[in-house]
Amino acid sequence: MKAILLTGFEPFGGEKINPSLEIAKALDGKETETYKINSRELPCVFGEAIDQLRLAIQEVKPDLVVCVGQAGGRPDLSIERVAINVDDARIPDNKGNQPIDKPIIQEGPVAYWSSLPIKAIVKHLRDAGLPASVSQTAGTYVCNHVFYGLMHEIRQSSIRGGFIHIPFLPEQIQTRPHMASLSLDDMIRGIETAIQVSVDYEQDLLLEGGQTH
Ligand code: PCA
Repeated sequence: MKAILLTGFEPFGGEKINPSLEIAKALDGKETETYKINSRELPCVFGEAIDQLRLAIQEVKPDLVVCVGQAGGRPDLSIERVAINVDDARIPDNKGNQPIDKPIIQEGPVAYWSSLPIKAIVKHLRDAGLPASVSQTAGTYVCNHVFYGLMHEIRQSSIRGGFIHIPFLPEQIQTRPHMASLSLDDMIRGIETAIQVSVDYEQDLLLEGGQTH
């Protein structure tokens, strides 16, 4: 039985809801034959978000950590490949911090790879009828910050982890209908699938070029 830490973020950027938090709440406590999920909410605040993630890792002692965040405007479930060592905020966070071109960890490496089976996840999400792709950047805001902090924290452990960005919910695009959205049910199904695949595949799949972009 694998212990899974699943995180979602509080709303930010003027939104009233953050789908990542709704998913985390919906899946908190879920247990199957192979895993059990413990969910936590993270603040959309540089620094504090990593501090709380670190505490959650100490409490839950997970085998696997899946952090989820909203990427409004993206059309699909984006499985992030890489976290980079920079904060460069387009808008202030929920406490008014707006770091520009600052390293997340002073002496840290430029980047960390996700240790989730990103291509296997995309394949299974698509097989389940959900839109998904591998993403080559998690941005430079609080999500990338948490993703980098996570991978730095677990770098010398057997814990695996990664980050998934999700689109807006339908209710978030009522005044901007040109933007993509996905229903909460589909997002929940997607994150459950991603967790199951991560538990099942210790090694990623080698897929033909272009299949997951
Ligand atoms: N998305 C933001 C931070 C919190 C969230 O849900 C991001 O993509 O950085």
